[in-house]
Amino acid sequence: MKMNNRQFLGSENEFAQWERAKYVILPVPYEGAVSYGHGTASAPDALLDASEYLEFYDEVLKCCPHQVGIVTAEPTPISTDHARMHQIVFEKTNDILQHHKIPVLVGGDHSISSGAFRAFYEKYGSISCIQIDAHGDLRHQYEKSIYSHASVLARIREMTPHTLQIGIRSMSIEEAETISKEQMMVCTMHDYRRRLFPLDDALSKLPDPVYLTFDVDAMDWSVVASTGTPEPGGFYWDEMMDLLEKIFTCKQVIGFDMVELSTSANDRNSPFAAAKLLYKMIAFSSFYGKEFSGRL
Ligand SMILES: [Mn+2]
Repeated sequence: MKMNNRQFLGSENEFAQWERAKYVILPVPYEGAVSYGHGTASAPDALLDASEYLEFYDEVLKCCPHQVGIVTAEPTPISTDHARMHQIVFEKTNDILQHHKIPVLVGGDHSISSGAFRAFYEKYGSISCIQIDAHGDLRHQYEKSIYSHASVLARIREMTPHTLQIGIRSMSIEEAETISKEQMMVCTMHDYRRRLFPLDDALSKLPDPVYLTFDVDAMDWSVVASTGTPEPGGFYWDEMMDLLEKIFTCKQVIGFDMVELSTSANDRNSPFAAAKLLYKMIAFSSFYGKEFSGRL
């Protein structure tokens, strides 16, 4: 795989060396299936730019997570054909897994996650999915495409029945019926805030290993405003830190992605918050997930 000429955390990150890296960030600048807001194609570059201003040191974990080795691969090719794009993301994710490194995808719209998940599914056989998102993404198809961002969990559920959705605050009646009929584990934002959902139970029931797909529209607009399909009433920064720490502590997370960041000329905060979120996820993964590296 080719390295990107722009690296996560900037050119001063001396640990961004392919041979020793544990994590490979894979930019997927694809917005072929976005329906409302545009700008997700430029999001990986905006996130990489913003990441240059992050501190290497993590004052909560009291360590320098970048020392584990984080390299950024060159962006995937882009196809306007949705099925072809799914295949491209699958192949590139698979490449990283073949090198025994942990893929971290940066979108791009949410449709990329099913191609990534398929690579993990083919490697591990049985794998669960945690989706942090404002939306259910359970439509069989949307705007005539089965590879739409609004169908991504429907595609993933064709590979595993073990899914947990957190932060949902927008769904169609058909999606609600699917959730009920298939007895899916869904923690709506409403239930999360009021502690009406048994999250600890759900996490312990979910079999390891786990792929985590993170849609930035789960976040409140005070944290991430620029996103493809915004919904009010999301997670605050500290809430999300607690949730991510819980997930990475109690589950074996073997790969993850961050999708649906968008860009806007007036908003520097969203790419920076997304870059910091991604670094925190890598930090939690390497800090709490050490025992898992042997299985990759
Ligand atoms: Mn979403």
